[in-house]
Amino acid sequence: SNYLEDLAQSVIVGQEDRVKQLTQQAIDSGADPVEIINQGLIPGMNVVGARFKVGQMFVPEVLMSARAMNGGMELVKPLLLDEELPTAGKVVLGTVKGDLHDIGKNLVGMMLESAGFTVVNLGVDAGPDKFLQAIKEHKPGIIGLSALLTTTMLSMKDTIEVLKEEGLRDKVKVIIGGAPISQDFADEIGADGFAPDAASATDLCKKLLA
Ligand code: B1M
Repeated sequence: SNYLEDLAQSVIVGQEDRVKQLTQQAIDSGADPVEIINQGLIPGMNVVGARFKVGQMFVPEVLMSARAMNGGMELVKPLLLDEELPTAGKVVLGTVKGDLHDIGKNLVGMMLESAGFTVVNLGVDAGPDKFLQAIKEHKPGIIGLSALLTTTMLSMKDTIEVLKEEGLRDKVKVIIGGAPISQDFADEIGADGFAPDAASATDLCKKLLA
């Protein structure tokens, strides 16, 4: 129906207040919470991801859209049964050891959540041990490593080596990203994938867990 299009459109333009208002109205009039998410909020965010990828939207706008989407999600979530919560899979995300840049990594996290993934965010300066511990605790399908410095990229290799030593390498997919990262580097260190931007990271995770 029409409210779903309004909802998607409000996510696209990043109007958090409007998204909350439309979501609340939909809830009050008895709309299905799953429908609100799957046919309103997520389609809106999908458009944002696609536009960001081709350079038609920029980081600040994407952050506003993600915030708007989350505003709607917060209203709908309490109404969902656990099994209804969209779970595309679980991703443990962190910026690698020695690296404090987290804007891009957080954007990747928000996009993943918007696409229905459960995200465990380890924050910045996350060394191999931290990833190892998180894999044991959360059993994610994927770990995502972000690095913005040429000097910290090598920590990605270290993390993969530690996974091998612990016999966990075949239990989890490893994806990497960040400004200095390339597909060549991913191949070189034996990562399962590389994504140049947040929308591509979501596509990559969907592909790896399909
Ligand atoms: Co820093 N910094 N910084 N910095 N900083 C860069 C990265 C730099 C390129 C600037 C420059 O010199 N031109 C340079 C790195 C040079 C190099 O190694 N090649 C640099 C440097 C040198 C440094 C310091 C060493 C400076 C100093 O102190 N002398 C220092 C290091 C601190 C540390 O980490 N130990 C430092 C510090 C900082 C601040 C703290 C001031 C701040 C970070 C704040 C924060 O993140 N909370 C900062 C910032 C903001 C930048 C720039 C300006 C912007 C980075 C950013 O957020 N971009 C950056 C220059 C630039 O890039 N123009 C720079 C926006 C973000 C959305 O993009 O992170 O690329 P990005 O993420 C993208 C993709 O890369 C991808 O998706 C995102 C969205 O599309 N992506 C992934 C990212 N992670 C991914 C993971 C994936 C998949 C995709 O899968 C898991």
